Order: sequence, then structure tokens, then C-alpha cells
Amino acid sequence: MRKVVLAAILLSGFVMAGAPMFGPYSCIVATGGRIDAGSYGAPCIADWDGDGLKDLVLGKYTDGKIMFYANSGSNSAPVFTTYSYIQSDGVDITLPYGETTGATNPQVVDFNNDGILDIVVGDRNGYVNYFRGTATGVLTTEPDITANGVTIDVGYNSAPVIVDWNEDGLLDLILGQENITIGSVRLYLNSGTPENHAFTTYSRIKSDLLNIKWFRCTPQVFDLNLDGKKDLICGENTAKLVYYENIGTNASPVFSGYEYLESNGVDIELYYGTRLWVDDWDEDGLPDLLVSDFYGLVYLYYNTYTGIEEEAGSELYSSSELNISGSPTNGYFSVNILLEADSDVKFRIYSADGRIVSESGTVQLNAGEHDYGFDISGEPSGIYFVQIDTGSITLSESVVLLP
Ligand SMILES: [Ca+2]
Ligand SMILES: [Ca+2]
Ligand SMILES: [Ca+2]
Ligand SMILES: [Ca+2]
Repeated sequence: MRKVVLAAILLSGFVMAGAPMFGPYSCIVATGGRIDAGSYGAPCIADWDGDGLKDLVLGKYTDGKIMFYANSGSNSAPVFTTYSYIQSDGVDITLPYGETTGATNPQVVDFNNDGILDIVVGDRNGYVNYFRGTATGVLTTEPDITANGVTIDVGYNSAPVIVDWNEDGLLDLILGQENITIGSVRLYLNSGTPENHAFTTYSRIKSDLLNIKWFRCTPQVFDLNLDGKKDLICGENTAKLVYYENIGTNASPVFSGYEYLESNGVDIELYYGTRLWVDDWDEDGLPDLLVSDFYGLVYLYYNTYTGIEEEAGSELYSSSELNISGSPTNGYFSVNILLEADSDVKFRIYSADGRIVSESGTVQLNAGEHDYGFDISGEPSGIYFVQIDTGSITLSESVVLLP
């Protein structure tokens, strides 16, 4: 459904930076052939041994361990030979896995700002594991990450990302999960200090005001289209890669619709449970994709992006409009907006008694037409209002939700 909405946005002249384009894949190799995590690899690229060369850290489903391939080549042409398992407190890190799936998806990050790399990683049982680097160069096992003093537990297949989501200097936790009943990407903002994280409550990451839902979602956060704003890319169980371009700001990301990332013009669709990383593998300035799936190999897709779409025709609009189609509705309806000028807009849906049902962050939109889909099927029947606030004008229109 939202794929269709996105197409409508493109057709109506919405100028997008465009999704990156990728070529055919090759497999990352080491001595002896293709690197193979067994099943459900989860690549992470970081200079784990601190020699200035990026390395491959590879989580694996098969036994819940984390492989480390040191790069003995260069940063623009990595070379791998053998691996070792990453240890904590002197034993191989071994995380729970099971039921033909797993979530040993390491994030190498200096989580406590002491200049030493740490590892934060999910597991089958839904917890967020924290292995802290120490001054002697080894990891020590810390308690699982908590929120309000309670161990975070998403049920199954926790998939953490550590990133400063709101650009306040504190690393936050983005957390994918298996379950899609309510939503599958949580956001825990850090209210602690750079040295001591503190998480309390979470919100859910949304697109078009709806919670993002992908079964066994494995999110990553990178600026994939190089516009200076972090984007969201989700691996998921049917093995596509779902790209949410950030149309808000870097400190307040906003998503509308999504696109599947493509290889040679065709949706990338591997075999169950994609887990991804983004790295400029050949150092040509364009972010490339590393992906693994059920088969455990690590696929490399080079970015073949050639440029930004040209600005759409400079039609002039004499006034802004908001139109709704699909009302009365059982839940889903679409909104067409005509903007007379480039605007920073906020979307709001509220009920007849003034209750705000949902509200977006600020979205930067170009002059012209835009189409969005909304779903209010979870709300009681009645009259609702969709409001668009551009700062200078406010447009609103009613929609009737049938019982
Ligand atoms: Ca290295
Ligand atoms: Ca650290
Ligand atoms: Ca933050
Ligand atoms: Ca971006």
C-alpha cells in the first residue's frame, strides 16, 4: 500500500534525492573461499583491532558467536585470511539462538565514551547484551541493557543499533524485534551522560505516522543518500531491504513510505532474514551494502548511484490545498496536498473532541503536490480532522471513520 503512495509522490513532482542504486553482488572472501557464518550472518564493519584498517565483525546464528576477520589489505581493498571468535571475560561470546533464527547482530561502538570499543548485540531471547572494552584490550560482560532499571526485553530477536538519533551528543538505542503486533522498531533516547547511558521509556519509529512493522526487523541507521540526514534501512524476514529516506531533519528524522533497495533495478530479495551493514567498501565516496541471510554468506553490493534526480518542472501554484479521498473510510484514506511554496510542514490528526490521534515531526516539502496514506483503523468510529500546518498557513479537512 505505501509503496503505491510513494509512487504517487514521485509522479506528482516531489523531488527526492533518490534511493541509492546498487549493482550485482559478490561475496566477501577469506583464505579458503567465501566467508560463511553458517546461517544468518550479521555483518558489522569497524576497526576492531585498532590498526587503522576496517575489519569485519560477523555475528552468526549457527552457534551465537561473533567472528572477527582482521583486514590485512587496505581500507579500499580489504583482505581477509582467517577469523577468531570475539571473547568476553576470557570465553567466546555465545548468545542465545534458536528456532531457525537468531539475532547475534553486533554493533561495534564506544558505548561509554572512554575511547575503547565496546560491543552491543541482540539475541534470540530479546535482550540487549553489552560487552564493555577495557584498558587491557579485552571485553568484559556487563549486565543486559535496562530501561528504568528493568532489563529491556523485546520478546524475540532483539536487533540493537547504537546511534545518536536526536543529535544531542548522547548515544541512543534503536531496537528491532521479531513481533509486529504493535510495531517493530523501538527508540530509546538516552537521558544519561556520554559515559553512563540511561534509558527510560521508548517510542516507536514511524513512517507516515504509522509504526514501522517488519517481522524480525533488523534496522540499521546510515545516511544512505548522502544528504546529511540519517536514514533507516531495515532487514526483515522475507529478505528484502527496506529503505526509509529521512525527509525530516538529522536531529528529528521523519519518514514517509519506503522503497526496497534494488540491485540492477530489481528488488534485492535474498533468502530469509536479511541483516545488513553500510560501508563505503571501496572508498569511492558512495556507501555500499553488505548483507547476509539464511545462507550465512556476506554479499557485497557496490553502490552505482550516478546522481540526484533533476528538479521537477517549476510550475507555480497560486494557493495551497488539502484534499482527502477515501472518506468515509474503514481506516485507510489518502491525503493530497498542494503547496504553493517550499514548506516545513507538520501533520496532525485529531478527533472531533480535540484529542490528537497522531502528530508528525517537521517534514520538509517542496512546492507542488504530495500524496500521503494514513490509517486510523485502530481508532473509534467518528469524525476526524487532518491538519497540515506550514507555519504560515493551516489547512484542515475532515474524514469520517466508519464503525
Ligand atoms: Ca583493523
Ligand atoms: Ca568504550
Ligand atoms: Ca541522543
Ligand atoms: Ca539521508
